[in-house]
Amino acid sequence: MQRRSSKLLSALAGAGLTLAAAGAWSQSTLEQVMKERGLTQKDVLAAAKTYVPTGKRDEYIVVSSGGQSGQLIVYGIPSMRILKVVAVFTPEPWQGYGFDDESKAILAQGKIRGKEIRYGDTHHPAFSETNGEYDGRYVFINDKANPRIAVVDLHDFETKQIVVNPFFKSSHGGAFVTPNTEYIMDASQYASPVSNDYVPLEQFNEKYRGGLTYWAFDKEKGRIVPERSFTFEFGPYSQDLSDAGKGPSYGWGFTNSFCSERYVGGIEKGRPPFEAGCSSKDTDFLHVTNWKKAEELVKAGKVGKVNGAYYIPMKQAVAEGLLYLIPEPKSPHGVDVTPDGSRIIVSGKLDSHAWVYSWEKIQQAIKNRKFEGKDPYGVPIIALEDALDKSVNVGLGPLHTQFDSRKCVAYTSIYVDSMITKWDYCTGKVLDQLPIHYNVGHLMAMEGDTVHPDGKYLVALNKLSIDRFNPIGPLHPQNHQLIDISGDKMELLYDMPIGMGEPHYAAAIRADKLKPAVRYRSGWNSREDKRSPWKTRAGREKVERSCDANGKCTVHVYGTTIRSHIVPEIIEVTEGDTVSLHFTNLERAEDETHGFALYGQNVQLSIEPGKTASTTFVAEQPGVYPYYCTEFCSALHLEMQGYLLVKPKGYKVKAGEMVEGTHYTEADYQKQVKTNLETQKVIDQVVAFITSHNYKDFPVVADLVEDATDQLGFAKEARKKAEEAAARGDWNKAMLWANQWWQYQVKAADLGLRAKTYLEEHGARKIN
Ligand code: K7E
Ligand code: CUA
Repeated sequence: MQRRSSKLLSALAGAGLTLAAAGAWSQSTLEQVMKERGLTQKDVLAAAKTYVPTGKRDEYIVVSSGGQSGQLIVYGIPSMRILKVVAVFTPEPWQGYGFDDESKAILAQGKIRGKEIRYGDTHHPAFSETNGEYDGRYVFINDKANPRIAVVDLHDFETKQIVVNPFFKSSHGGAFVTPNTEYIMDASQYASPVSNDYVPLEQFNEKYRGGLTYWAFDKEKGRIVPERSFTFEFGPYSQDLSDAGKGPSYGWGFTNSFCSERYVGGIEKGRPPFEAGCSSKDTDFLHVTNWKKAEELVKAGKVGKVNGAYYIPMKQAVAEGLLYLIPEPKSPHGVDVTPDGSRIIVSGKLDSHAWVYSWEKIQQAIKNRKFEGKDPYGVPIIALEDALDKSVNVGLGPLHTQFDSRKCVAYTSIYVDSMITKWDYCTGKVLDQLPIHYNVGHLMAMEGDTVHPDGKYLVALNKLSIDRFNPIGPLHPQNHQLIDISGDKMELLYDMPIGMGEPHYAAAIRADKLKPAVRYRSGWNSREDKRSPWKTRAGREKVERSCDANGKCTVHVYGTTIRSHIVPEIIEVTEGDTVSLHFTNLERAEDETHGFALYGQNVQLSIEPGKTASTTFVAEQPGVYPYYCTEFCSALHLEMQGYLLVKPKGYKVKAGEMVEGTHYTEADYQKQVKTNLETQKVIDQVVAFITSHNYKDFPVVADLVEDATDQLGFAKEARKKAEEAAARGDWNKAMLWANQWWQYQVKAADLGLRAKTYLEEHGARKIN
């Protein structure tokens, strides 16, 4: 141990000062590199537009659907560097998601009829909005397979809530938010009985239903409020996507649909398949709903409850003027409201047109009660010519539309023709077309769903990548293609493979709108956003065992983690005990997360600075169970370990004390003390540097100094213990405590040096 001592530290001390000497620049010229790698001018320009040098940040942050992975992918633009995969519907061990008690409770909210669901098919993420602009506070995402919506808080990028739709058996038309996040829209896809009962398909038309839920959201609490949410009953059509009105169409929502044929399939019975039966009619229905008025009815107590939640039957919706239908192109996909809220764009997958509806015309038709008829459920249908502004030939298989910062400019993904079409929805002119690779689904512009899109970049979320990347077997990565849309012509910049589920939608927010935390308040249950009852402070660690009348015993361990030890390091329980481990990370320094993995118990926690995480299991089998920290948190991270000892029932403790494997002498002890005193001199120099500068003006540094001060406090305590043992002549204990004293010094020095480097790099002023 001593061998590594003062040298390591002086090396550390020097590091801050010699940074500038690093990085001898490669001798090759740009021309040489281009030639060697076969790069064109265009390639190099694209590289220059996307490259973000080390230490620099991206301009936009994207949250992307993770498809069947059930997660949310976070990456930067223009670099396309993945920053995190946020665990949402699927257990994810790095974040401890589905492994700690706190997040298990979130996943348990998503049970379907009592069954735990361990994945999701995520499709459409949506940022929370204020006045139609992203406010950087929350993200919502739907699970198509199991009709659920999750809430992710951007304060820490953690999933806080999962709600299950009380009526649907699938959901596709979510998550789309109203302009002040009053509600999150969530439409069903596959028509089903509203109850959980068996209903034969022969009763499809009468008993199967579609629907649209407006989930109420409490922005202050950051939670969906099921008690205030309401659902529209829809006909048994396959509702597709939704979008909320804004500006003049504020208060209304739009949900398209397909299979208004109400076909039920049965290919194995010799019937034509779904794909034939669901695309035989020339048009399907766009559903237009008035949520503002529906909200008033709910508040006035005029809406009844089904399955414990507000449910607006079609009959009531029609009578109150809350629901209208408009024909839309054959088998449409996607519906997008223009930023100014004046138009609604729908595309037909089997058609080559984008259909532009005029909100003004729709309103007129509703006002004049001018309908061409009713659907089989009595819902009024506004004639196409009374709603349509124009239709524009954009290419075969148009799907989704996004908007530019320039007025009237839109981009539509063209699935069959594998391209993006840029067009003008005011004049109906096609402006540009760009091939993509391959078969684009959604596309996404910067702040594209807001009332003021930023333009600049577009991402094509492609369904196939085929030959774009190195082959890695039959299952291919996904391809997100970054496109520069700042000029008149679209330019392809970058292909990003993602080896996760199929991407559907994504959303990009200006990075400077996000203000995520770097630590939690001490002892925090991050999933519930409140102080954990298991919060433990340094020196207050304890183990409590209690047994009930039947002899069932529970052990609660109130533990802590800090570089580089877990307290307690030895936990003894008895076979059959329920063991509940609670660890609070005492660190305040940025990026000092500790993990906790335990042999054979399916336990892996992520304990970020300030967080308290728990895990509960039954110690079924006697034995020895090592545990350790899973984040390489410090030089002595590998020593951050411990033992859970599960004693057999009725085991009698044999006499004897734990014996160290080493024997130290007075000389060993004195040598260590000498090292420690030298180390202290280095620390004093660093401290002198920091305190002679305006370090308090840098919150990051102030935090580091606070942590370092803590470590030096611990060092002082260890020194006291060493000196006491030395006074007793217990050189073994004296040596070990002297060593611990040095460990605390090293951690303090490490923090101090980081603070010093930060001050140097950020132009701190000398103040005395
Ligand atoms: Cu894949 Cu929006 Cu679910 Cu289109 S959806 S592609
Ligand atoms: Cu804590 Cu490694």
